[in-house]
Amino acid sequence: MARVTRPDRQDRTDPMKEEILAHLRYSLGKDAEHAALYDWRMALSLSLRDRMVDSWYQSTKASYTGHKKRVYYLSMEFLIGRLIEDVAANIGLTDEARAAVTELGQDYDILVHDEPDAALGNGGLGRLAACFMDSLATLGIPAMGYGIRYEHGLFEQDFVEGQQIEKPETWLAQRHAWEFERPEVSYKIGFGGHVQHHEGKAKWHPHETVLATAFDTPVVGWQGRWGNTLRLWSARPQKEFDLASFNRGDYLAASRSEALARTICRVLYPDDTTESGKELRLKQEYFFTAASIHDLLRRFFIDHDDIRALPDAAAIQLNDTHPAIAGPELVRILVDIHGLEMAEAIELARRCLGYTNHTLLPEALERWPEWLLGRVLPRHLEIIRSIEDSQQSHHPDSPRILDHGNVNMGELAFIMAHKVNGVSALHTDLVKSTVFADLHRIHPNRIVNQTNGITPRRWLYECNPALSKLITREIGDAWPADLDQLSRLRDRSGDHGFLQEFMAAKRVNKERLSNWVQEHCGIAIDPDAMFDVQIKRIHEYKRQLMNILETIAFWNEIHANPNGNWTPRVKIFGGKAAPGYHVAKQIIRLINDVAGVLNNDPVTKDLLKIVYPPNYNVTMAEMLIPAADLSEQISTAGKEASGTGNMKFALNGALTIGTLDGANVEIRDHVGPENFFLFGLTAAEVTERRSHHGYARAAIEQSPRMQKVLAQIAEGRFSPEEPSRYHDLVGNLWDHDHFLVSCDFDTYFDMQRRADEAFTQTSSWAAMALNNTAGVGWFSSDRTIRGYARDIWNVGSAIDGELE
Ligand code: 26Q
Repeated sequence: MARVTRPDRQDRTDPMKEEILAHLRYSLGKDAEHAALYDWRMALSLSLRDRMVDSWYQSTKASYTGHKKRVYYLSMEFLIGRLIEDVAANIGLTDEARAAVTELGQDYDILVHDEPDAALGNGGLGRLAACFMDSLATLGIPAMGYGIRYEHGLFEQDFVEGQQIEKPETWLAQRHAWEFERPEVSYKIGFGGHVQHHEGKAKWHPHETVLATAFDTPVVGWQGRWGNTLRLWSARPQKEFDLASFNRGDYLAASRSEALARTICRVLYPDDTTESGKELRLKQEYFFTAASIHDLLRRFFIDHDDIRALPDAAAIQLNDTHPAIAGPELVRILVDIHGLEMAEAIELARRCLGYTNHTLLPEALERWPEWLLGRVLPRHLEIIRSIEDSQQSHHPDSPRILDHGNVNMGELAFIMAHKVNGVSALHTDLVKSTVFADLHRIHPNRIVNQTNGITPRRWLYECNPALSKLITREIGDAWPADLDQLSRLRDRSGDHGFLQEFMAAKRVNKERLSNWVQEHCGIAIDPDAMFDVQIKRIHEYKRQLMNILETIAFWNEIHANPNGNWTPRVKIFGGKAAPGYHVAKQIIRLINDVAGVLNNDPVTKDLLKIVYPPNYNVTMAEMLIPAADLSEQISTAGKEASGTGNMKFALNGALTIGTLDGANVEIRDHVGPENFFLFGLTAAEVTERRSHHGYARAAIEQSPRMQKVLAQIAEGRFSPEEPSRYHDLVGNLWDHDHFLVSCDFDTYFDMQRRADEAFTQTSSWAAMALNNTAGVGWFSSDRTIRGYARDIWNVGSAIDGELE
């Protein structure tokens, strides 16, 4: 298969250097003397992009001519991050690129850091989509990712007096180096209007239309053997400007299509649960889903003429319910345009569709008011009614898609998919026994598990060169594409010399982070201290609150015995709160207030520090994770569907302190229970405990340690200028505590002290850390994608028959 070479340029002495200079001159219109940082970075990016293109074309051609079944991954979010290092690593050009840039008198690291972090996603779900794109290309599975080219990605976070403020993100303010605009790939997408019924046929007459235009980013896998496309849709007005309306004096009508086109791709919704009932969000969902369905059908009809063959050519995966309108949209096209009977259309669509569920939180299940969906998509609402009727006629006891005036998108996605999957073993069991229990009874073979994974290219090879080099020296260089090989490192857990080298790599990363923290946060931290990291969106169920309460309790403990034999700690937090999530914002403020007091306490400041750098994103994760000793995965059991950060930490040799939630359960099985700090109630115990009236108050009354911490916060110890600041937060813990911080607090504190003790035993800690790296090869997203390919998509690899 296609390799990344440029035979025509191989004979030249330093091709990369010349290519960069050529781009500087001909693509950016600058010479080396006048080039700014932006120009150099763009020239480097364009040179790397050139090196992907041949492999990408050949892959695209091979999937056309091979008539291979393709995967279409529909996701509202792709949390990509930066690409220079990622692309260079995947095509094996890291050293060459660095050398060329250096020879040209530029600082490679500065160039790399100039690239905006493409944050077209909120968190786990979006990053999973990006890891999946990397694995699909690495495995040579013909695939296309479909999403939205948001003008503004996730907001930038800043802290003002400890409080989060949001600033617009502007990744597209400069040209995006990696994409190709495809103005010829455009589809009309309609909204609103009415449906005309005539002789048993329906015709939708939309009131407004916009054009969806494609922007393609090549995604080339490991060693450039295969390339797929990430196709993001942007909206354009269908008519640039309606001169006729304008001349009539109807200025609003003249620019209506323009106004909708401008808003539709303007911004990513910054909520990772649901912004319920927002019309623009519904329009975004339909806009990109409809464009994607049109596009895949156009591709299908290039070499097919019978629509009934669609399931043999296309596997359409819905990343949560956000693109769930794909079901009705496909049925609409099959019935209204291709003349199929409703029943056959539903069945045909179902054979193409798969649905991945990412949450059990009831408030996060998407529901649209029926009147709103009917107003924006009148024909789709009729089709949803037909789907409902068809389901009810086969299964009169089936849960309803339409109920109490709402459209339940979870039920719709479930009923329209031939497979529904959860994202960890525990989560899938809970999907079967809770949210979709009734549908599972009716369709007992539909729900399957596909435990999440992460790409080892970005999350070890690229972000942790120190450890990667050591691993490659020990077990060779095949591991980035065959992560199970890491298990060979287990043999080394008794080798003192090797363990020292393993920890020396960790030390390099901790020093790098310490310097960065000094420079960016003005806080001195000691690389010998334990680096304890919790990075993720701020949510009550993820329990950052429990972490900061435990930090205060530990501080109290040191004060009670300042000369005790304490293990020094640096508590590192990172994460954003949804702008409208008041409690999450209070938690952020509390962490910053506590940091202000503790970091300046002369008694404890050499033993305990809190660091909370603003604007956590993919780039920051790439620096924090390799430097972590302890990974905080402390969600209330049964609430975190999987987690993927947990896998990244373990892969980079951090130990986990965590609950039996999401993929933690499987991580613990893989690394061994002796290498994992487990605490807390199980999911079943959580459910049981919630049935006891006053469980929180009872638990706090049993814990003098927690009482003291809550009293300190309530008395304004950390907010002396406003002592009542956290009354509601503390009051809620006593009276409600839906996420059981109170019930898990003491066991969490005790397990932290066990971790302290373990950390002082440097060689056994090193062995435990190594067993984490060696044990988590299974969590490669390559394994996850093989599972989807086999159990859901029924597709194979186009290279080497590796999957078979
Ligand atoms: C929906 C409607 C309106 C506005 C926003 C949303 C919305 C947006 C994003 C709802 C949910 C999300 C994101 C969810 C998410 O990231 N879930 C995480 O998915 C990961 C990948 O499977 C899991 O590892 C995490 O456990 C899960 O929380």
